[in-house]
Amino acid sequence: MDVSATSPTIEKIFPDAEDFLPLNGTDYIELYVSNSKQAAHFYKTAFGFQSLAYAGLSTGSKDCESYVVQQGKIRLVLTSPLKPGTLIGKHIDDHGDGVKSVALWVDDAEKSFYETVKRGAIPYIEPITQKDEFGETKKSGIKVFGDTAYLFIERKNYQGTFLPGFVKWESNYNPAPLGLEYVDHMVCNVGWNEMNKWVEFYAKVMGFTQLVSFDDKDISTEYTALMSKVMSNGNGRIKFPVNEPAEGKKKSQVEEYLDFYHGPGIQHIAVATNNIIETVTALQSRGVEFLSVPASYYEDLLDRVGEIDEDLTPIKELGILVDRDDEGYLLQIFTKPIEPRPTLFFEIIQRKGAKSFGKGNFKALFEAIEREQELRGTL
Ligand code: TYF
Ligand code: FE
Repeated sequence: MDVSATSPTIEKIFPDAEDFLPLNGTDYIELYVSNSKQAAHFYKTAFGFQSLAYAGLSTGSKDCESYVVQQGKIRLVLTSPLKPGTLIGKHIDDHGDGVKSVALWVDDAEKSFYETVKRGAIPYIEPITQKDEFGETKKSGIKVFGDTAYLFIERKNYQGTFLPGFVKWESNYNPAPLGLEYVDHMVCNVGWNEMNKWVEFYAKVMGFTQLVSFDDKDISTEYTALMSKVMSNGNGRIKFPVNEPAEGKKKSQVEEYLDFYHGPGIQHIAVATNNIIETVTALQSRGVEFLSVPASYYEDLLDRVGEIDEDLTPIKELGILVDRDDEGYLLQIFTKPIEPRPTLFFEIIQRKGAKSFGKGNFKALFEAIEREQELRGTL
């Protein structure tokens, strides 16, 4: 397969080809964190996630504790170790709080495992069936970049709150949700000269195709550069841009991430809203910090992107970025890193027809990131 081709769907390249890894969407994202109880409180308070499920000492889990929070279709599993010497503890020591697994919702966890392993994936979890009084689920997983894993979750007609092993988490602290609906894309940062290896992995092992590619000419400022290719599954529900650092005058954000994360990993989780002004206003009032762009970004904005439905005043006040492609436009904004290390951050995105990733904002965005790097003395 020519992985360098810009091809929207597998069907268009191979009209008769079977998608050997059909994916229904993102099932959940599991983060290994040093204090799951406090992290859950943070995601509820700051981001508007709702309490969903719990597993820990009281449910018979002796090694680790997990809180599951949900907003729209987005589920985060926040897991901490309950004793020293665990792989979870090692992950936190190596990487800080970060994404361990991206769980993909499939109809057949066994087939997903064997089809990908057959094509070269390294096994992480052999297919396993889990049961409780609410039904049965199946899970499997493969290793990907760094210490990250992709899981395949098959739910059949499971009627429980989350997964077997978890109980419903009833909390009397329930801050309102803030309009976050689904995971739009998840970006991984890989090492120097590793982008094409991972692009090939997505193509060969997972049957993904390449949507777009940016090189250091697109994504560079006076100081830093990076290269990026966006990989998508057949139905477009799963999109994984892959970044690698490129040589610039100073240390690029991807390089900084690799240093602090101690290797490749998930750089940002982009979550979609259908009212970015309301969502970001609320997130800011709940204490979420965003990158800001200079006022000059807005001076010629409408010349660059044309008319938009939104009122420009709140867009400007909130620091929301706008970009247009052939199919429409998009609005996006990026949080500052959400942990001590400058590693994982969130993107809030609203798509109004556009299927792209905000190429027109790269320069302003990367300059904003550099100002932050400058402030922390890591540029
Ligand atoms: O996902 C994207 O491609 C956009 C832009 O380090 C972007 O959100 C690309 C690279 C990066 C930060 C944001
Ligand atoms: Fe993004």
